[in-house]
Order: sequence, then C-alpha cells, then structure tokens
Amino acid sequence: MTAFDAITDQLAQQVIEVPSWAYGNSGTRFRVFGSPGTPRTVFEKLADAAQVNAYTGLAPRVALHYPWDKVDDWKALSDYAAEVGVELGTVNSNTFQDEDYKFGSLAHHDPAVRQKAIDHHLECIEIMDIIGSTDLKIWLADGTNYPGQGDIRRRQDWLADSLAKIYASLGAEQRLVLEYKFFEPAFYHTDVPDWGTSFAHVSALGEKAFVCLDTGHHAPGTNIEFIVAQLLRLGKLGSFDFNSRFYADDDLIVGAADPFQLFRIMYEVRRGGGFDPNSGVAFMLDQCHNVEDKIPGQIRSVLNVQEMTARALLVDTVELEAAQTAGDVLGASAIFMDAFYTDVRGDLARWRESRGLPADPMKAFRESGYLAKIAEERVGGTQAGWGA
Ligand code: PSV
Ligand code: MN
Ligand code: MN
Repeated sequence: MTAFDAITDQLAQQVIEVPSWAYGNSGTRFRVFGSPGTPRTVFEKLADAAQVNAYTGLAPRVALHYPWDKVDDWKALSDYAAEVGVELGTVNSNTFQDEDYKFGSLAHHDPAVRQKAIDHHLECIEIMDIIGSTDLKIWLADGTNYPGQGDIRRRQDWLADSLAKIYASLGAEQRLVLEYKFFEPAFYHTDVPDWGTSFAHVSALGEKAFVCLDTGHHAPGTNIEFIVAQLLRLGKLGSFDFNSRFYADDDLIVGAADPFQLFRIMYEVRRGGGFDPNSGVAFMLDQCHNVEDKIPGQIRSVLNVQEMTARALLVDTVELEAAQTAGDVLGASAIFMDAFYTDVRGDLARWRESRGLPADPMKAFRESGYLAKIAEERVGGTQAGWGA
C-alpha cells in the first residue's frame, strides 16, 4: 500500500460547498465583464454548480445568498437541486445592500433598523426550513468610517441582542455561523472584525453558534492556520469561506496566490480533526471570477482544495512528532515540507478514474461543450441576482 492509498478513504469523504454567486458575472468597481451563458435564474446557477460536482465528485452542495437568490417556490428549487445532483447548503443573509443599512444592520443604533435586520434573518431561517439547510451564515457590513462616528461599545451590546433574537429562532438541527472581517465596507472599525469578537458572540449564544473563517478577511501576514488550530481546539470552527488574495479581500481562486498557506491550513484542519465528517466544519468557497470562466474557475478551486488536502494528509505525523519532541527543528521542518512538495496530481488522476470520474476534470469539462451550449441557449433575460 502506498502512502497515497492510505489517504484515499479520507479524500473520498471530502465535501466542498460552492457559492451560487460564483456563477454570475462579477467585477470590481471599475467594470463588470460579462460572459456568454451567464445564469439568468437561480435554477441556472444550480445547473452550472452541478457541473462542478459532476466532473470532480467534490462539490455536492451549493450555498445560497438571500435575496440575491430568490424564488417563489423554495421547495421546487430544492427539488431541482436534487434532480441535477446537488443539494442546497448554507443560506447567507444580506444586510449590506439596503438603504436602511447605511449605518449598520444588527448593530445599528436605531432599534427599528435592527428589527428589520433581525426579521430578514428570520426569513432566511424560514427558507432554510423549507430547503432543509442547516447553516445560517451572517456576515455584517456594519461598522464606522471615522473615530467618534458611532459608539463602538454599545454597538457590541446591540449586536449581541440582535444575534440572540435570531439564535432563538433556530431549529434543533440548525446552526448560526458568524463571519468576521477587519475592514470593508467600513474602514475605521467593523463590528465583527476578528475571530476573537466572533468567538465571544457565538460563545455567548450557545452550542449551535460557530465562527466562519474567510481566508481573505485578515490583515496581511496573519497566521491563519493558528486561528484554525485555536478554533478547532475550542470546538467553534463552523465553516470556511475559501479564497485567496494578494492584497485585500481579493476573492481569487483558493490556493492560487499562496498554495503553501492553503496546505498549512489543511494540515491544522487535519490535526484538529476537522476532516472528520462529524466535526461540523463546512468547507465553502467564497470567490468571484471576474475575468476567468466561472465553472472552470470553480473546478480549479475545488481541485486546489483537494490537492492541498491530499498533501496535508501525507504529512507523516508519527515522524513529525518524534522530530518535534526531540527538538529536531530542521528535521521536523523537512518532514512537513516533504509532504508539501509531494506532487499528488498523478495519484489523484488515477484515483479519480478508478471512481468513474475524469482523470483531468478541467480538460473533460472543456471538451464537454457545456460552455458553448449555455452561451447558445441562454439568450434574453438578465443575469440572476448578484451584488458586491
Ligand atoms: C464579505 O466580504 C463576504 O466575504 C461575505 O461572506 C459575503 O457574504 C460574501 O463576501 C459575498 O459578498
Ligand atoms: Mn466570505
Ligand atoms: Mn469577503
């Protein structure tokens, strides 16, 4: 049995959740470049997401963003998802595109605005009930731009109160995950800037509340894998929003900017038991494909996650621990780096084929003609909801 053979059972369990918004046209504040065949409905987004799963076997779940994703009949949407071979996952709320939220939402100084934002989340929970989704993800654009603009202390109390009201409406199997981000769109302070603040809030809420770690939401140089280790240790890592960045919240393809960082994160996931299907860690992507084709962009992303997972699983932990306890600094480092430098692509290709998947999902999708087909079929209409 090769070292790779020993990790295939774990690889087979990997589930990555893709974001519905990755299939729409997105861009910067300078220009949004269109692409032919862009989904005009949530159903078409699901059809595209299903392609990613069909070619990789890695992405059977699709995260929604409400109200970007809005349908009259949620049951019909979840039936359609099953028809195309995926299921609906996390519901992301949206309190950042409404005039009333100019000065915040769940942390706003006005109780009426806070109530409106709470009600929005209760609506999300109703949708989750219908589609069978377990996770409500909250990311807040709340914050201030200037020192003195708001009472940052009281806003924490208002936020805690709002979150408690939402939490009280969760079903027994449902969870709340609170995402943090240290800047943007607010630039002086945000109300949930870091993992510690998110952790403080979710801990106060209870055992159904967790932290969401978006890899693009940290100051440059932050040791993200340390945060992963800590949250797993505390039992509060609910989900990842994976993407990669060179400068800020770039939302580029995960593993593109810094594969080694992704490897280090995956190693800490392994170390903390996060790959155990019962760990409750949801591995989501939160990306935008501005200039590349969306579906191949997502295929590349899930394959990057798979490759770095495989390498992380190849770390010889017995040898590593021996080197660590012997104080063998360079020996330990070499064991770690050996796994990182292992090219797993050939093994993964053969393993995929043995499971009835294409050895090279990127190539197989390219040759399928799906992009040309949707470009031809999807004429008329406007693209399905998207923002930010
Ligand atoms: C905010 O930057 C964020 O990462 C949150 O997860 C949002 O839900 C997502 O982007 C989409 O805008
Ligand atoms: Mn995110
Ligand atoms: Mn983000």
